[in-house]
Amino acid sequence: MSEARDTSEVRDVDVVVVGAGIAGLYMLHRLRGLGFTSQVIEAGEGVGGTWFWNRYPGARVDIESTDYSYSFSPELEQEWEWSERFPTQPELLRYINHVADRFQLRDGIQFNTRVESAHFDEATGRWDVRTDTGDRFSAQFCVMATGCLSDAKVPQFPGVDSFEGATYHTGRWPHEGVDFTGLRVGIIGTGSSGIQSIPLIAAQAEHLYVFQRTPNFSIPARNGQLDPDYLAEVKANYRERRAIAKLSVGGTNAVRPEKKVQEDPDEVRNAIYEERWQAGGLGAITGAYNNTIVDREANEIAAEFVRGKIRETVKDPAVAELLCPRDYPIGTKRICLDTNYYETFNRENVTLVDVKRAPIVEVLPHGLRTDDKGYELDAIVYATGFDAMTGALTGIDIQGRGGEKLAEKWADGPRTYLGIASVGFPNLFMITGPGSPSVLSNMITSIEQHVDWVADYVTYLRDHNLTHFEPLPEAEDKWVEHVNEVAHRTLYPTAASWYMGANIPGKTRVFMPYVGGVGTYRLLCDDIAAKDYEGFVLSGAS
Ligand code: FAD
Ligand code: N01
Repeated sequence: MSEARDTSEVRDVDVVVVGAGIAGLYMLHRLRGLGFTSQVIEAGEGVGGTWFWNRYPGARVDIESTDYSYSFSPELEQEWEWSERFPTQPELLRYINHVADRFQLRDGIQFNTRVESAHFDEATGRWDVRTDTGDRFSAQFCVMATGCLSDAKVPQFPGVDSFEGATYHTGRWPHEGVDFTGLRVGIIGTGSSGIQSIPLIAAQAEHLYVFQRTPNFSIPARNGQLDPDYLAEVKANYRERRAIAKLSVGGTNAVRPEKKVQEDPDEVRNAIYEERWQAGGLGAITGAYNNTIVDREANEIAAEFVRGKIRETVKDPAVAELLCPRDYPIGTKRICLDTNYYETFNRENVTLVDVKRAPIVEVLPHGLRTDDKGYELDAIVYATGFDAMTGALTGIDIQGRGGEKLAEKWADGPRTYLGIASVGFPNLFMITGPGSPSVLSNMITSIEQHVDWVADYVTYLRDHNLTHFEPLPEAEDKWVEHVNEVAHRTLYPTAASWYMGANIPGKTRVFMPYVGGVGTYRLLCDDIAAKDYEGFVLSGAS
């Protein structure tokens, strides 16, 4: 972090963009192309966001690379060669750095700088943005590209700071890597980050203790090198593929199932599940039929297939049983993709500890203690996730009209219109904010859709000699109600997931993303724009 300097200089720009991940970079590119002056501010020392921070062993994407990539530049699509079906974090970071260089974006970004506050000044009608380096910006528009999974959280166990060994969070991993050879390691958390890193840490550590509160459903990735012929075919058909992804439910080229789980007899269904299990991938089981996420009985059939696989793989029946998720329907927490996760529990040097039954009560200088036992550890890995969707936004002191604080407005759950804007906060955009498909989708598809929509919006305002926008309270109320209503048609809200805010003690439980699907949502946003931004109040010089 840079040293704070006291500067009275205020830099004027049309748009301040906070964050230089996939969203912030594309926003900068679009704004420059449209002739807006802008400044991107990034807390990290490099571009990449998620892929800059999450460098833990095994970190990979769970959407196929040919879908999880920018679509805005056909030249970029053609020149970039993905090596694997699910590339590693270093490859993803290389790709994002390539984009930053290719489109000459670096000089538009101020690194090592955290935005601490953004206040809407009603006298000037502009955002006053201040940073931890003492810099100040005055902007007509503010775009929060701060990420849905960027606010890493370590649970505040008693004694958490007393540990004398090394401590890591998967979302803040050291750039130089970590060597666990010869160490007794404890990992807390069995979400996607834990499940990806556990097999690799186990292969290195003297002993690995996995502290599991809730088991997760994990599907084999079956990752591998991409066949050059397949890649050539994808490249030849990129425009069609992108068009499909943009109007799909999840923002990818996955084929939509036509049947319900109950429509196939057991043996046919099991054969289909088996074939898909062997092929691997995020939607292998939940994407086989179309009612898995809305019908409890259908869901239980899919869940039981995965539990059967866990029992087949894990030799100790008691450990297998502990690894079988039972508290929530499959797919209502983000499915995990793994390589040898369940197999890892057959290793002599791995112990699964049930911290649901006996919770962690304190961290000690040389380990930790659960309700029934102490564990001596040399290193602790927190794979404990993020204050998802709202944490990065409410972590900034954002104040709108009348000094209203966003964090206070959202105390009982986030309220937005379209997941893009919020009443009381004029000229403030959120990329993939709560109330948009966001984390339920291939996020690059959703990021591009939001960025393009924002770019069109600010151009429209400029072209119509308008200066300000703000959602109407009734439009926001209706949208919040719609997001909630659609969510409750599914099984999603029945799980204590981070989608619900359930992983953060004290956070209000509201289902935050929009389950209506990427395509439906895009058409709705386009329609709103075509109707001169219906649901917004527009004002300005004219
Ligand atoms: P981010 O990449 O989170 O970038 C936000 C940036 O804003 C960060 O660099 C942060 O430092 C910066 N920032 C935040 N607050 C401030 C502040 N106050 N001041 C200055 N800078 C700030 N999505 C998928 O679709 N498929 C996947 O397979 C997938 N895998 C993932 C794996 C991991 C380990 C994680 C954590 C997430 C994954 N995601 C995945 C979601 C992923 O976050 C998105 O795909 C995407 O990278 C988000 O890009 P972004 O630019 O919106 O946000
Ligand atoms: O975080 P998580 P994550 N005591 O919140 C446990 C994306 N992602 O970083 O379930 C004990 O999912 C917590 O337990 P519980 C993806 O969208 C993708 O793994 O709350 N345990 C849980 O097991 C993903 O969903 C990839 O009971 C505690 C774990 O910590 C999202 O990022 C890879 C605890 C946290 O799991 C977040 O994933 C990585 C406590 N006090 C991430 N507090 C891909 O594969 C928390 N836990 C692409």
